[in-house]
Amino acid sequence: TDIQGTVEFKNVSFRYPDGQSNVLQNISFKVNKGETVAFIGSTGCGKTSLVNLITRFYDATSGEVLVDGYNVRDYKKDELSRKIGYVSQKAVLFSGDIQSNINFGDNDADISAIEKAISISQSEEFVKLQKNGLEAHVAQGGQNFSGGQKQRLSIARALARKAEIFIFDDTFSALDYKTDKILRNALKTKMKDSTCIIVAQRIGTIIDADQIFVIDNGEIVGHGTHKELLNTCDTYKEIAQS
Ligand code: DUT
Ligand code: MG
Repeated sequence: TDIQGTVEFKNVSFRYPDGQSNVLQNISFKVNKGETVAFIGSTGCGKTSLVNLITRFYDATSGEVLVDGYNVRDYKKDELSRKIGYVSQKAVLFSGDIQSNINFGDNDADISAIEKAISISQSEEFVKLQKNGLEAHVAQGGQNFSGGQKQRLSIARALARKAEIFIFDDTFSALDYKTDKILRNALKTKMKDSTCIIVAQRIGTIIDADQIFVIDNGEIVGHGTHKELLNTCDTYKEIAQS
């Protein structure tokens, strides 16, 4: 149905449990099924805090966060996490092998889904170079992989899920420009019908997004397409020129 793959914030404010003041203030927006939506803004403005309310790492202090039309508080934990493919800002790998890292948690992807995820995430080349391929050893924290390789394996982990909503928190800035571009093209094909929420630092990463939200100091200060924002939002213009 049309409600599947939607995300909506209704007047959401958020303060960390141990925090002094709100880090998000009156945030309202709607992401439609299949859209690619981006959040951009300077460091510390609240982007990670915002996406962490969708996954329920934290709960909104006030207002409502809806996924598929239902308040995220009304889902069972695994019910919500099954809907969402999430790539955190800092790639997390666990000791084990590549396959178990991709099939982490409640994920039970079969080998063909894993191989597909490896391919789309542009991990194939360096995984093939490993002596044991998918069974190659991953050290604690993924220390035997580069930052960009770790980031791509975390993308593969998210892609191996049958999620309707994908969240990429600053996932692409750890990649070089060329890999970023190839990867985003591969994702576009794979994600045709999925909702995609991207936190970004570079304008290039989000130029084609259906909607872009500019965040400044916990508030939405601009909303539109790239073209529209260049004409309407000074903060966005500054980011574009930097
Ligand atoms: N903050 C906390 N506690 C936390 C995490 C963050 O108080 O556990 C504060 C720091 C900052 C604000 O919340 O003042 C927003 O942080 P967030 O991590 O959401 O910012 P960002 O936009 O994701 O920054 P970056 O681009 O550096 O990732
Ligand atoms: Mg962040």
